[in-house]
Amino acid sequence: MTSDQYDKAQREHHSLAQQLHYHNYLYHALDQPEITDAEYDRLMQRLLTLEEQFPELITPDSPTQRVGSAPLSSFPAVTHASPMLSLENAFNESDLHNFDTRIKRFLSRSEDLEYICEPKLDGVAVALTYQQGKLIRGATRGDGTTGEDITQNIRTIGAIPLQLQDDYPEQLEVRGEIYMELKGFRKLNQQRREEGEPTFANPRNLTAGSLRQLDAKLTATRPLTISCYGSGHISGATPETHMQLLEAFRNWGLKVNLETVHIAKNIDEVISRYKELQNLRDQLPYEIDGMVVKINSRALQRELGEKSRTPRWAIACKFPARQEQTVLESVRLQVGRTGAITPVANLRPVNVSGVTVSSASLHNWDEIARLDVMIGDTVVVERAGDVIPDIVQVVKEKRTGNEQPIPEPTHCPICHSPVTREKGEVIPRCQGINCPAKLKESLKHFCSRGAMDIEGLGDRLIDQLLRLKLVNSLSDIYHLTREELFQFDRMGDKLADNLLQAIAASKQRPLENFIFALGIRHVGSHLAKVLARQFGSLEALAAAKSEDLLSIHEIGPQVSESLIRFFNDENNKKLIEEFIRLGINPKSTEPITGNSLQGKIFVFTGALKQFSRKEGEALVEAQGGRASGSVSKKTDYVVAGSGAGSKLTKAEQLGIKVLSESDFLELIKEEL
Ligand code: JCF
Repeated sequence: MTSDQYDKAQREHHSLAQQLHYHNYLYHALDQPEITDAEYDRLMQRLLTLEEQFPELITPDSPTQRVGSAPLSSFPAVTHASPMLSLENAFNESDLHNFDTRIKRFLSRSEDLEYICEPKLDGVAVALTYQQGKLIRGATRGDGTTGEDITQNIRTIGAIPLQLQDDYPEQLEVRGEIYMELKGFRKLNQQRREEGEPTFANPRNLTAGSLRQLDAKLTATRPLTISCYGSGHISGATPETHMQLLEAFRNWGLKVNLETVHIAKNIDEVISRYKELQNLRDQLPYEIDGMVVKINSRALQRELGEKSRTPRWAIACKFPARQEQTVLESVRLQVGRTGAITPVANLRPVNVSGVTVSSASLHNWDEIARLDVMIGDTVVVERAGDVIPDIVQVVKEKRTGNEQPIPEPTHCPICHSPVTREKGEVIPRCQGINCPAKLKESLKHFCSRGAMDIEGLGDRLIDQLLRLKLVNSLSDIYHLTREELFQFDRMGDKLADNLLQAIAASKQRPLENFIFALGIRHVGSHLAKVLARQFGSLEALAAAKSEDLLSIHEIGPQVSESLIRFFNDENNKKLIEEFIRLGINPKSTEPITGNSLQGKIFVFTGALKQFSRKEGEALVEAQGGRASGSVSKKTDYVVAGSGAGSKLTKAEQLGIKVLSESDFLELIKEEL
C-alpha cells in the first residue's frame, strides 16, 4: 500500500464518518431524516468495508463503534467532577407558590421571575463527558457524588452523539435522562411474554436494567433514548439562560425534548403549565411523573446556589401517581410455553384512574421477596405503562397477622413435575416433558397469528383437543380427522371442513412463521425472520453450528445456545422429522439474487385487487424491503389501489414515487 492510498482512505473515512454523524443527528435529535434508512446503511457499509481494509482508521468515535465491545466483569466507579444534584419535590400549587416566594426572598426581589418548565422523565439520570467534542465517558448518577462508568452501554444509544458538531466547547459535561418510549417498552414486554421471559414492571426498570448490562450487545438491542436537561462543567463562554443552553445542546448534536419545554413569565404561568401537562400526560409517547421548574437565568441560578443535595433554583412538581390500595386475595401460577412459572396476583377489584384492576403481575419470586408481599396483604397497585398493572408496595400497617406467604413452587402446579431455577435466572421452570400446561401454551402459540396462523383453532378448541387427548404433540394437529372433530361441542359439517382446510393451508406458511411457531426460547418473530433469511430451510437451521449462529449480527450466545439445545433434543428431532414427513418443510422466500429493495420502505394504500396488503408486504419483506403504515419523508414507494386518499395526497406532496398495482408487480419481478 502506498501512502497515497492510505491518505485517500483516510479522507474518505473522515468524510463518511462526518456524514453518518450528521444523519444520525437528523434522525435522532431532530426526528427529521434527510436520507432513507437504506442510504444510511449504504454509507455505514462503505465505512465498515474501509475499516476492514484499513483497521488503523478505526477510532472509538467512528460511527461503526456503537456495538460489540467485549463484555465487562463490573462497572468501574466514577467520581463526578461536580455532584449530580437531585431535585426537591413539590406536590401542588401551594408548594409552587412557596417555591417562588422563597426564591424572591433569597434574591431580595419582588418582580416576576422567569421559569422554564420541562416534563420530568421517569428514567435513569446520566452524565456524559465530551472532550474536544468526543464522547469519552458516560456515567450513572449513583449517589450523586460517585456513579458507575457505563460508557460501553451509553455508546450503543443512537440518540447520544459519539462526536459533537458545530462550535462545541472543548470540555463539556452534559446531564440527561435516559428513558424508553412506551411503544418500545410494551413491545419488549410482549416479546418477553411470548418468549417465556419475565416481564419488566415499568419503562424505568427496563431502562435501568438495560444500562446495567455488562454485555453492551444486549443494551444495543433495547430502544433507549435520551433527553438532555443540564450541564456539569462547560469550558469557555456559556449561554445566559437555561433555554439557550438547551438550544445550544441541540446545535451541538445532543437530543433535547425541546417541543415540550415551556417558558413561563411568572409562577402563575408555571401553574397553568403544570395543569396543562397533566392533561397531556397520557398523550406523550413516554412516561413522565411530574414537571421540573427551573429559574431561566443562569446568573440567578448561580446566585441562588444549592443546598446540600438540591439546587435552590429548581423544583420537581410531582403528578398524582396512578395508584390505589386494594387487597391481594390469592395468587395463581401461570405455566408458560417454556415452562416458566409466573405468579399473578388476584386482587379485590379496584378502580385506578378510570380502569378497573383485578389482577397484577408479581413477575417472579425475587420481586415477591423484595416487596415482602403476602396473601391477604393490602397493597398499592399502579398503572405504569404496561397493559398489566403492577404492585409497588405493601401497606404493612394494615397487616393483621393472618397473612400467608407466597411460596416458590417446588413442583409444577399442573403436571407436578419438579421445578428448577437455573443459576442467574429469576424464574422457576417446570421440567416435565409432557406437561399439559406447556403443551397447551405451545399449541396456542403454534396456531396463533404470525405463527402457523390456523384460523378457528383458538384457545377453546385447543382445550378440548387436549381434554379428549386427541393431540399430544404439535404435529398431531395434522393427523386430526373429520370424525375426531365431531367429538367436539357444537361441531357441524361446515365448521369441521373449515378447520381441516385451515390446518391444511397452514402447511404452506413461510419458513419464518414456522420457525417462530416452534416456540424456541428467545426466538421471537423478529429473530425467526432473521434465521429464515440466513438459513433458508429448517434442515440448514437445525444443522447450524454455534459459530454459524454467532456470526449473525443479531444473535448472541443466549439465542445460539437455545437453538442448539432445541435442535439437539431427541423429542424435537422426532417432531421435526414428523413435520417434514407431513410435507411441512417451507423454504425461505428470500430470492437468491438481487435484493435492491434492501431497506426500501413501501406503503400500501387504497383497495388492492391483484394481491392483499399482507401479500404485498410479504413480497417487499422477502426482498429486504420494509412495509410501513404511514407515509413520511422516509417512504420510498407508495402502492396505491383504487380509492386511495390522504396517504396518496401526502405522497404526492412529498414527491414520493407512486406505483399502481401492476407497476409494483413489475418492480418485484425485476428484482426476482
Ligand atoms: O427529567 C428529569 N427526570 C429531570 C431530572 C429533569 C431535569 O431538568 C433535572 C433532573 C434532575 C436534576 N434537573 C436537575 C437539576
